[in-house]
Amino acid sequence: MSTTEFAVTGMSCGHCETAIRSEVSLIDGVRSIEVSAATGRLVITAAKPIEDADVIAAVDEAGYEAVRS
Ligand SMILES: [Cu+2]
Repeated sequence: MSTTEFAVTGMSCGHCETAIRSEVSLIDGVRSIEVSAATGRLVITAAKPIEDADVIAAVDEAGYEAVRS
């Protein structure tokens, strides 16, 4: 398992979390997603290493900005 953590800007509520969760869940290999509007953290656990760029693109697709942290 591989865990990567991102800081996400722009989230304000549970709908934001849901939007990010649904986009990030489409990345191949992703097993679990923790995302919090309160802390701005996104923690992804995957069965194999995933590309930061894929996560950043997924979060962008949801309408937010992620930076690896
Ligand atoms: Cu929201």
